[in-house]
Amino acid sequence: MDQIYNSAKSRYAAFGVDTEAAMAALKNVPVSIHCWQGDDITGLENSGEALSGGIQVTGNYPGKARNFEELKADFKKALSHIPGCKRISLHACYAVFAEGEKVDRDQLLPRHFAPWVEFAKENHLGIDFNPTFFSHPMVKNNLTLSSPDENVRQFWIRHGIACRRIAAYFAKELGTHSVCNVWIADGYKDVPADKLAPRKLLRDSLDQIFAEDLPGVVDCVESKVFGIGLEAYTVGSSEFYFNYVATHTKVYNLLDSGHYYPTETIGDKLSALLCFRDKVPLHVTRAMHWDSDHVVTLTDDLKEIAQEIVRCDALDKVLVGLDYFDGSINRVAAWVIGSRNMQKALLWALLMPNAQLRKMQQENDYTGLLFLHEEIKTLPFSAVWEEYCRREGVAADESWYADIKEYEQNVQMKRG
Ligand code: RNT
Ligand code: ZN
Repeated sequence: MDQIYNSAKSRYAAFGVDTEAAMAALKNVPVSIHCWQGDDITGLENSGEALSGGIQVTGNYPGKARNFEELKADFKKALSHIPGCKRISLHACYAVFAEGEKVDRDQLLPRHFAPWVEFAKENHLGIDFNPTFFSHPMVKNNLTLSSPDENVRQFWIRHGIACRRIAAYFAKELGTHSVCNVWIADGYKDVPADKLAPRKLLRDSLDQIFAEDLPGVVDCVESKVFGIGLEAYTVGSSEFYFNYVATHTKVYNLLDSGHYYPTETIGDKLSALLCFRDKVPLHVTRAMHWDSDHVVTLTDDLKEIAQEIVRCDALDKVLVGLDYFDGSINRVAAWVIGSRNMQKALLWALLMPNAQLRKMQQENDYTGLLFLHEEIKTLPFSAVWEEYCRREGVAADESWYADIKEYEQNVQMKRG
């Protein structure tokens, strides 16, 4: 094994790449893993509400987590096969209520998330947070923060405010920031007559939500092109939020890799945002034809995102979070595959001879640039990846899958 790694190490060294430095850097890059892959965004409210908001989880693979205990157990199993520094991303619909107690989303308090804080402490995780503006009876006519019904709008403003306070509680308890991300599905199925009024209402709602100064909270807003059933108009469009964050500099623009036009890549947007902001939060997903949220695979798109993070020297500025959900395969395996792929892409990017490539660009050596970009594609990446996993104490090869299959057999399939 050592021999394989050592030979890879010298191959990379010939290109001026230090594999030890790459692994040391990767070890400290947190990846926030979304809790909702574990149960198809069902949440713990037991409200009986179907998933709404223009997003869809398809598939009926058996064994999905049905409660907090099962979700935690599955998540821990996934974590045991993921190298590197990890965080967990929660949604507000994952509040854990004590026996007999249940409050509506506008009344949520930090204590409803205390069991998650305990879990995070046990597993050395930071927590990121997402208010849940969907799958709820107060979503009226597909509108929340942009609703002309003041009763509806105020309910969701209260929810946003409550969630920011919960994020502040996570930050305080865990001693690390908490990303608090506002994504709303508000929109119209067919062409509306007035596109301005909903956006003005949304701007006002956000101003109310973000009014309170809360240390440790990284507030962000997430745009989208369209949702299923909301094809004609999305209130929270990219232009809307780009302008919102430009004029509200405490709020950040979260880029979801499934939320742009098909030829747009978020990798290309990172340097543009980093010119102006000290943080760029991400939702990494894989869109297939539309925002289908397939499990993240090691695609060129993913590599481009990682490459830009590294090349912009932004490993501590881009806050990497995952956001995908597939109900047609083993959900624990889905967590592991997507998270390992994110880590692989980051390592891939860290193993590029970026200084040399930059120099070639500056010297207008475009032939050299193309040559080198292609040459490095076949360097012995897997040897470094395996060495990294070994050092992190997780399976270096495909053997983790057997453990998941065993877990599926012994735990998940027994859930009925
Ligand atoms: C939906 C957004 C949003 C959700 C999660 C569950 O298109 O990407 O971030 O996926 O909040
Ligand atoms: Zn997202």
